[in-house]
Amino acid sequence: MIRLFDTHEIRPTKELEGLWEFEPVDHVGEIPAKMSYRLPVPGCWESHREFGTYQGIGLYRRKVRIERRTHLRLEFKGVSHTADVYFDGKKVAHHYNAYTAFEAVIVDAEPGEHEIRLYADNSFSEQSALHVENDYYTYGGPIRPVVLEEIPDIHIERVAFFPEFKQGIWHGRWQATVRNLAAEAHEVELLLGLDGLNTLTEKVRIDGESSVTIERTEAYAAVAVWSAEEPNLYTLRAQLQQSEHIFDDWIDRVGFRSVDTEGGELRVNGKAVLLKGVNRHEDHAIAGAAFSFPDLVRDIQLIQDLGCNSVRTSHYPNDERFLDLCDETGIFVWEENHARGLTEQQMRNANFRMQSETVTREMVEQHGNHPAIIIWAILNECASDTPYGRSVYESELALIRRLDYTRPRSFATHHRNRDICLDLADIISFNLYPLWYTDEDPGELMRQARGWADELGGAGKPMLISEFGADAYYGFRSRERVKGSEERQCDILAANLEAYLAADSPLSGVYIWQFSDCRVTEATGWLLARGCTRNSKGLVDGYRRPKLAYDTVRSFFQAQTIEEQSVEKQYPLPAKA
Ligand code: ADA
Repeated sequence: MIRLFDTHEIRPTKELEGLWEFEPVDHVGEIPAKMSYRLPVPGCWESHREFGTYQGIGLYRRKVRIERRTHLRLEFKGVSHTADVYFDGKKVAHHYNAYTAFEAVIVDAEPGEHEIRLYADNSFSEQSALHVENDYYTYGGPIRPVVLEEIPDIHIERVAFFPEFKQGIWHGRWQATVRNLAAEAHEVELLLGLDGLNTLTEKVRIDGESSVTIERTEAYAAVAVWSAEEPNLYTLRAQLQQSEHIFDDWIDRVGFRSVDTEGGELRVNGKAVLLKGVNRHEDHAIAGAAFSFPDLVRDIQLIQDLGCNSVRTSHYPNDERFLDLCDETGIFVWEENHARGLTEQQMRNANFRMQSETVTREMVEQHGNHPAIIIWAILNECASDTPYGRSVYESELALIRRLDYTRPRSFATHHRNRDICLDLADIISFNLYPLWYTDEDPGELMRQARGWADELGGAGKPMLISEFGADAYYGFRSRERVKGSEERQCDILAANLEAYLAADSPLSGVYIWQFSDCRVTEATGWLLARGCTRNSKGLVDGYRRPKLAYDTVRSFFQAQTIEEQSVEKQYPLPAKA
């Protein structure tokens, strides 16, 4: 499955799902004497018993057949973590970062059989500034779908839609990019429509071998608004036609909703929201980072069952199919670029700024139409306590603002009152672990954090606790409730939630660390604190088996008032019938 809807009805499109030949290789471009394996795509090689810890380059290969001379567009939704693509022996794409899509356009492919070679590299090196040894795992391979399209000379490259509510009526600002692969200029008609609502038509002239972006704003008199309670979606249909003949199309889904931080509140459609969320890694004990659609559906159903109304995509842009599920279920999304805990030295890696700004741009341009995304964020726990770090936060937050002025921006910091970038954010977010990493009282720490925010440039801005939690090894039960037991995780989460969700809390929301246990890099310095080479702060384990704390959290998130949230110290309240 590519998306939860057909992305094209006119443009021939097919997903290249299946078993591809596979062989580990020593360098990109190498053609091994034999391809000894066949691995599933999408997939990660760690799911194969021989490659569970393989860090290096893997070659995937398959043939495709086309019946007529045409231009081809190959789209890779996510290859971990560096991809090099060859088509009939010619290099057609290179991409760094596992978590954003990239394409290869092949002009004038002849009818017949063609070879695709994909080299995926998940090794760490000075070349990789974002995928580094870390408290999550960098899997290897095409972890998300691969798509093959047949495109005409003139085709739609992308369409962005920004909903705006102004002068008492909904408007949509369109940005549509059309590309011309032919040498000569052409004039076509571009139709931009939302099913059931008006369609606007534009005559577009495109010079040879170039592209053009059309910007238009259209008013929409009567729309069904997107909200958590009623996540109404509209099918966006862009089409190209010449002499009444429609020859290309591009389909997405959008929603009419507004997000702002007026009066220090996080508001959706003008109404204050309290985010009750979880942090979620794309990590599964069996599937690794290559989630099947049923895997994604199970996660969103568990997140809903917990009573969450939000998910933070810690710490990278997520799979579009998961974001589609959030759009359909009304789960708010904090989506962030790819970074976790990078020091100033790591942020001074020669490739860092280019790689980090690229993934930031790709995140906003590729995922901007998802109404569920209400916050863009960057650089989790990076060097926002240093002047150099500030220069990076400043440029990346400004880049997001240029690409999309409709959503508030944030970043999660653990620098407390040493952070020097809070003035740059629209929403202040702290990662704090009282009762796990420190013995601080959650309520006192929360009020202290509000003070830091007010003093350091966050006055009048909404504040979130973007991470808090505790490790619990699945199945480890302890009458003494020692650290690492499921019981202690219940106690720590309950104490935090009682403070953060109290009626007098200054917070606009919380994100529990974390939804599910996740694999970490073995060589990480803190390995001794990561038993089983896992971060075990999940409410469910890697197989999605709920721990005791699952019901503790559920009793808080499902409850409407603090009175209902009192939790028996011994065991969580029985799950509501
Ligand atoms: C940090 C980090 C998370 C995770 C967490 C932990 O806040 O943002 O990715 O590593 O700590 O479990 O300690």
